[in-house]
Amino acid sequence: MKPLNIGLIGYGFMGRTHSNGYKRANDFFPELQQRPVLKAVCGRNAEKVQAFADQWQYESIETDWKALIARKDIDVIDICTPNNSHAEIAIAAAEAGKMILCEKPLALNPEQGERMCEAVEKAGVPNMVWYNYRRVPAITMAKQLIDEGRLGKIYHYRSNFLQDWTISEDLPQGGAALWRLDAAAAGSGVTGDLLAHCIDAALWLNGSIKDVTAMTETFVKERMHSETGKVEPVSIDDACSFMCHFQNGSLGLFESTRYARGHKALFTLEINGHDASLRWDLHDLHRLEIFDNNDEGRLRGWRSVHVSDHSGDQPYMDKWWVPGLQIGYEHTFVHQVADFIAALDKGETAHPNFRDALETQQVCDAVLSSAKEGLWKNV
Ligand code: SOE
Repeated sequence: MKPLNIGLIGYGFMGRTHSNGYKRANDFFPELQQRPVLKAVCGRNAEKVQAFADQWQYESIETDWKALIARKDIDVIDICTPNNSHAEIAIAAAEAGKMILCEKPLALNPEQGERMCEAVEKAGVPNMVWYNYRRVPAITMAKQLIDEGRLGKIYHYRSNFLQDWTISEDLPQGGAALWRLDAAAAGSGVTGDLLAHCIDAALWLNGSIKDVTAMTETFVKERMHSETGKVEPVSIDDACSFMCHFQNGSLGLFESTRYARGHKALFTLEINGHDASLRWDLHDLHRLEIFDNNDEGRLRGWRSVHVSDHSGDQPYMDKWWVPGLQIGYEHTFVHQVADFIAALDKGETAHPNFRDALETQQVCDAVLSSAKEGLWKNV
């Protein structure tokens, strides 16, 4: 078993999800030929980063990401920092010949994303972006069913990502904890944070998007900065809805907001084809609902498939417990680590790679400029 030495940069919420993925992948995917080793974690605050290293059993710490990239004993750089540092770190890591795993969204904008793609392609280093929801077994199964042609011609694709955690006007913005509310650090608000997940899944399941028309809203116009205490204009989109045409002729309808009272992380999708429809939501993530018009007429109706069986081609589930038992959000990251290593073992490309994630970035960019200009935009 070859070691695969991980250097993690950033140690917030995503640092934990990835670390958990690295620790568990080989136990549940014993066929993998490489084992992640938690070699080093990097952050600017030595005391906090040491506490994270102790908690997650990283062997060492760094307080300068350039020093981490320069280390000979690091194979993979994992970027979990705010979005405005992804490009600089990824390009430097590629130039140093490291493999790169990058948190979503890929970058602040398509120009940065393109430079990141060019850097990894020039260096020939394996790369992947953590769009983890592709690895929910029910979504992977939706992909299988679509690729088998079971839905027939696709007419409609609908997807939402709803939250409610920024409704309070007293919530501050910016700084280390609340950078998602600062466009300079995040690039955008819900578009890059939440719709990016919906778009990644849509591109994977239903192909490329041709053009979009969008609207965004910033409901709370000013907030106090979490570190300086200064009241400043809010720079992000609090909500965003868009319509689109897919290249395959189907119509898309997407909505995301952090102002849907009662919804904490409701990611939903529905696809309507000539022969069948599929629908799924994150709160009941094992369930894939299927309506198949080819079913015998008197028994036709929505089937609710609990994707947890080991029979047939149900993805991932035979790696875990006995049929019928559940897995959750954190397992999607374990699956992503396992898929990345499996691709390395076979000399294949893991997806979504930077190029795939650039397409999501381009859709986000078209959405934001459509909302700004009030026009349809080509992707
Ligand atoms: C916060 O809005 C957040 O954690 C996103 O950053 C994640 O990408 C999403 O999966 C859940 O919500």
